[in-house]
Amino acid sequence: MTENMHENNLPILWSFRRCPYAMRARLAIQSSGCKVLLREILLRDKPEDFIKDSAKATVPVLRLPDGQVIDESLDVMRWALAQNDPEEWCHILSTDPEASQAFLDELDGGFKSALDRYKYASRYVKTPGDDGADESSLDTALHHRSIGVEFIQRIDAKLAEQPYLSGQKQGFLDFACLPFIRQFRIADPEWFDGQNWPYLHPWLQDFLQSERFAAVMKKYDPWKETGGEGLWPW
Ligand SMILES: N[C@@H](CCC(=O)N[C@@H](CS)C(=O)NCC(=O)O)C(=O)O
Repeated sequence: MTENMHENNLPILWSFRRCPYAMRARLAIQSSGCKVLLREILLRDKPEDFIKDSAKATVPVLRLPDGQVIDESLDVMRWALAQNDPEEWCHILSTDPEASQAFLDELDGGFKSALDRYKYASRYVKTPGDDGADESSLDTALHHRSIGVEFIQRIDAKLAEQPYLSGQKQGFLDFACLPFIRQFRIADPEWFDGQNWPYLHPWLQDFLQSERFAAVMKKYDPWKETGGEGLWPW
């Protein structure tokens, strides 16, 4: 079998480096040891082939060699870990399925929606009164930030009881959530780092400084420009 024939049998992962949903999919694929062909896209210039694979046109999208398409990031994680789960990420999903699902629902629901609204308005928090920002923009940002903070405080409290959200080891709940907590921090790092979350800060920083994170954040040129797709992880 030639190398090309071999690669044609691999799933294709449409991805965007900075998207937290795509990050968690790449984290799970990397942990599983599965290989995919990574196609980096730009959200402002989506390739037709990407939209053909999934009309939703959100990243990540995984197209399997049999044509099946998985276009929800949590499902991509579950698919990869169903192939192989050497770090036992899914342990928490089977030992505590209801609480796990409730956490993931809130993460992708209320927390993500507050994060988007806070992120958008956060420039007004940092420079109130500038750029024509009015009081209501500031109020909006602070309101949505406070919703996010409630969720984060509960994570901090959980991490006071056990080293990771998934238990004694990092697992599905940690990696599903860390890319979003990173984004929440980026909206105003100075403010975030000044908060009294003694368990959350080291949990996030360990992740941000890990080789695992560096590996999933490697930069690729957009597939649309180069036509190049590479074995990933290499
Ligand atoms: N529920 C989806 C959401 C994915 C999503 O919304 N991704 C964003 C990027 S972070 C996206 O592709 N947005 C489409 C766009 O901006 O055009 C999932 O979990 O995969």
